[in-house]
Amino acid sequence: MSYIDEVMERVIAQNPAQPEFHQAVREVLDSLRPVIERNEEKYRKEALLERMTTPERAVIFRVPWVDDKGQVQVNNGYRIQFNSAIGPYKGGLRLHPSVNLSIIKFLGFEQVFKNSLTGTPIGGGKGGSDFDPKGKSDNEVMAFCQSFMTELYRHIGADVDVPAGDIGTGAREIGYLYGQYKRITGKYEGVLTGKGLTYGGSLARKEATGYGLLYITDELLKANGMELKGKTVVVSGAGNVAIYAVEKAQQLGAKVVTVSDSTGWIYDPEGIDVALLKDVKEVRRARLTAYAEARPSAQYHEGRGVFTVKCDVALPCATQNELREEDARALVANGCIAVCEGANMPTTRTATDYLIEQGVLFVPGKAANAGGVATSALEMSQNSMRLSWTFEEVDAKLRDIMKGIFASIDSAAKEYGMPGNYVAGANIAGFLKVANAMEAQGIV
Ligand code: NDP
Ligand code: 2IT
Repeated sequence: MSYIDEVMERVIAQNPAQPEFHQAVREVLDSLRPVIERNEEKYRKEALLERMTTPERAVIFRVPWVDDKGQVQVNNGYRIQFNSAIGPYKGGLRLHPSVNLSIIKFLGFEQVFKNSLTGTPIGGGKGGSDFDPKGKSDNEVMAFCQSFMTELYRHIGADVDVPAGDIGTGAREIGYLYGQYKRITGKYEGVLTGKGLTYGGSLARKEATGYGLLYITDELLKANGMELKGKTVVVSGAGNVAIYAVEKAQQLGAKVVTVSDSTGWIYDPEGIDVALLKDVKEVRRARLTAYAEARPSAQYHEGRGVFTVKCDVALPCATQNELREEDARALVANGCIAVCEGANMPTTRTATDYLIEQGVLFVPGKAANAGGVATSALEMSQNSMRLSWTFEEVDAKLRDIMKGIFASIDSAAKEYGMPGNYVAGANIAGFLKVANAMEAQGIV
């Protein structure tokens, strides 16, 4: 059996009932075949892939808190410190009722390669909880965040592990988490990113994932002789990534006609009104029905459906496995030319394979959404220097980083004989840097 197949079997046997983690590992290992085959005996002897697929540390903890009625609630807390070969662990905290060990491990594993691709010195980690901030009062969110940090603080630090936002964790949650860390440790340090601008946050971090997604989409189209201007774009999600993806797509001259949330989706043939979307989602924390009520051109539909709308470019920006085989078929039938993943692993494996087979340009999340974590690394640099850069400086660095990522995944795909296969290119380029650092540091 090949070394890769042996490792995949081991991952499944040792991590039962973790389908998302298996999915993420399988996709990376499948892409690495040409790299591993060149050095199979060496990597097998070093157990490099066994080490890479095993987190350095996984912390699971109880998070008790008291709700507004005086009832004690208990959630599960997680922090997976996956790989620190190239820098301190770095990655978001997801707060969503679906959170479990499999989901946090898949996200932590992906983060290792994503962070490597950014070219900044950060290792990979992820955390979160099955706590659902939706429908909770600010007081309840604060109670949860304080309890979560009361356990987490002992495992993190500005040079150890630096968490950030993800689904359900935005500026409000980061603020409460930061306040509690500072209170317990007495340290004012860059231990979290995505902080508010008055207490160490970076300009352009809020916008970075969505903007970065559009910068790389623009590079992708240019490299293939096209441009974003005039294109029709569908976006799924209506959160942090989706909102700023819509904003930048429009700034670059595209028309975005959809957004979605967990209950329904909007088709707005006039183009999404981003100011209204921000008001509905960032200020009022309301459903998309509120968008449709305020906008005569918008149609609201219950359930899923974004990918059935005719488009040139599709940007899935909500959650894992939201773009399925039937969606991929609809996109191809409607003439879609490019899919770039704003979310982490939003496209199922069969859908990804189908899109690539059909010649749709496809950039995987670990490259396409890396602008968020890259700008988090810029926030860490500013905190360490005790300086703040302007919006324009950070945005220019973000744009350069996204250009660099596209160049490196494009050239890795070419070097290994798969030109245009950016899934392979991203996995290979991300892997090589981490593998090299792990080998240099010995058996740890
Ligand atoms: P938000 O919580 O801000 O927004 C998430 C959006 O997706 C919401 O519109 C939400 O709808 C929808 N959504 C979430 N879960 C589901 C679900 N199970 N089914 C249907 N819709 C769902 O999160 P972000 O925008 O920050 O994150 C979106 C994706 O991008 C995630 O995959 C995340 O890991 C990834 N990402 C985020 C980065 C960041 O900087 N924030 C960086 C890189 C990747 P509703 O409001 O109804 O729940
Ligand atoms: O998936 C991701 O890259 C994020 N949620 C952002 C992580 C970060 O540390 O900014």
